Amino acid sequence: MTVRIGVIGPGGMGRAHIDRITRELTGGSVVAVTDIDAANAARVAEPLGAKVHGSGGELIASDDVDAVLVTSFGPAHEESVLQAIEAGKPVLCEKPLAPTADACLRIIDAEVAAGRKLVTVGFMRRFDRSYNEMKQVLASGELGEALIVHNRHRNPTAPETYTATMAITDTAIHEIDTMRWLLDEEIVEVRVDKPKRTRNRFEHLQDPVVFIMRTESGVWIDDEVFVNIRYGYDIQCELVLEQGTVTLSDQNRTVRRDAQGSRNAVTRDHNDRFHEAFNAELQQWISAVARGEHTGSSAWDGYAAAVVCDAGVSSLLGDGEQVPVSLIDRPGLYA
Ligand code: ISE
Repeated sequence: MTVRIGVIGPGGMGRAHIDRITRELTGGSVVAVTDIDAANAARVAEPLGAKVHGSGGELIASDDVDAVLVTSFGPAHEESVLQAIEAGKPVLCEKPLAPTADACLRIIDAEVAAGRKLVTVGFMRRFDRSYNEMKQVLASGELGEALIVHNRHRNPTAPETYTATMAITDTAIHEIDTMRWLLDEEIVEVRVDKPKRTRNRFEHLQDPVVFIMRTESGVWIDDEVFVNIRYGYDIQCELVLEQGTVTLSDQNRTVRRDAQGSRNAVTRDHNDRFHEAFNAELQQWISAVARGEHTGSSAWDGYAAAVVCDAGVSSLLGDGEQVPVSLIDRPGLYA
């Protein structure tokens, strides 16, 4: 069975997903597209022979669409995801599931009422080989328990529309989910520190920011988010255990050694750095949809990350105080 996919909001991320579905993955075909920019929808749809719909609701309701890929702007996700649940269609929604925990809760309520998991959230780092090796070392117990995790999330530049809040809801959300997944426990408090700002920032932007988080068992996590570092897209992570450390492999690139020294290229953006992880994530989703199953991160993961983001935003907009994080009881559907 070929899974017939409708894409809502094919901006940069959506087009990258369409490319991989069309050229690299198996079992899926993009048959429908919609975008608030109708000309963009037409441009994207034309080479695919896909149908252009006037709205997300119309695309989701179409009998030709088996499953929905939501890659629109974060605040638009909730409406599309709720419509997909209502139509009983599996939906892969890019992160954030929605920008606030309240919005994510409305999605959880709808899914619980529908009685089955239809929503997968695009937390692609769970598919990265290097993070998976780190998780295996932790699970093996060979180096003892996790104590500290140091993260760095660096982007070359951010557009002028990027706000300090997005440093949390759009950027740090990757580490928030990855830490929950890696450590297999919830984050219970967050604080946001504001270091000296780069002179390469826009006036409105506090850049960099540093998140300090703590988990239920007391693991201490830091996350430097610096979105105008100029030199490249650089994701680093060091897990400190009782008897050793595990560090994320550096960019998955070959190392060149010559008269200038020893170095590897730094990736340019998230598609470059996480290409394989995105492929694995999308392939797993398509294959699961074809089997009528749900795999991967759920609406619960989207909600749990959003609660931590809400706490981070409150610390950021306040005085950098420590903000507690508390989740609702986990519905049985997500046990
Ligand atoms: C973007 O939306 C991403 O998901 C990237 O991975 C992240 O590095 C960037 O800061 C976000 O804006």
